[in-house]
Amino acid sequence: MLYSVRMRAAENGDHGEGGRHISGAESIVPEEELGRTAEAMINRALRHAKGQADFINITVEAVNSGDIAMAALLPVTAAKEVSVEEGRQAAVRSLVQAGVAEPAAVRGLSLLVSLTESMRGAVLVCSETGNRLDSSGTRGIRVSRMAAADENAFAAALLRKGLSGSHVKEALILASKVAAAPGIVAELCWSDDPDYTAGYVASSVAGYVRFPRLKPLGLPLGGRVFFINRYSVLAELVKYLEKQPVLIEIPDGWSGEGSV
Ligand code: WAQ
Ligand code: MG
Repeated sequence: MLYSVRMRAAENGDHGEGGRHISGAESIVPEEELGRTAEAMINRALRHAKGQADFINITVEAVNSGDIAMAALLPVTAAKEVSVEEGRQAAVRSLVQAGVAEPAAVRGLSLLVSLTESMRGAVLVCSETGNRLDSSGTRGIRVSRMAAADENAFAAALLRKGLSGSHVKEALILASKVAAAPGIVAELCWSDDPDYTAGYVASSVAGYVRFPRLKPLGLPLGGRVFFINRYSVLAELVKYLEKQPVLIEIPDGWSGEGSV
């Protein structure tokens, strides 16, 4: 039996009661790894660069193996733009290459730039207009129930390409689930961790493109924008993102370029 394990942590109380989001994590593990997984998530919430969590919620839920879908790990490339300004311009170009209309890409980017508080989840916008489509307010849509199909093989494959660290690992798993979603055109993301400036644009067309700096060092503001096509059924998409258990497999010949 496999279990979905989810953690969310906040400072100054629960998220729903005004607490500030500190950290979240997702995994799908067998029973014998539940204790270790929960412990690692608690430690991470307690020692986070964004602050000291005083509220930590861990949810453990059995997953029926028949309900699990598989998706492929996205190929990784590294962009060369090193400044925040150039990086953001190049990120817009990547979004356009993935099929997002340029004005929508620019609006999506400015949504993230203008955040005054980090959200816990992602914003869904129309890939043609850039209009926001979800009604999750300042919470955002949280992608859940995803993990590497084989955690050790995944870590080893990344390491062979010079990729390591929890940020890139978790982002790749999330982005691979999202890119496989019905109706997703592309995703734009950068971290809300003050000491982590890298971000990415991901899509099934162009893979996962890493940018070394999409925000200034020290800024505790980040987020995610999912660009969705106008034919997608919002309720189905949100259900897939939040509820569908997905394990990410490494395709034969997977290509990764680590250095940013
Ligand atoms: N579902 C939807 N949105 C999420 C989720 C989720 N499960 N987790 C985080 N977010 C949103 C939320 O708004 C956060 O404030 C924001 O994303 C950033 O989350 O290649 O670490 O976990 O080196 O800080 C990208 C670059 C790292 C990795 C992203 O995001 C690389 C990162 P963080
Ligand atoms: Mg973070």
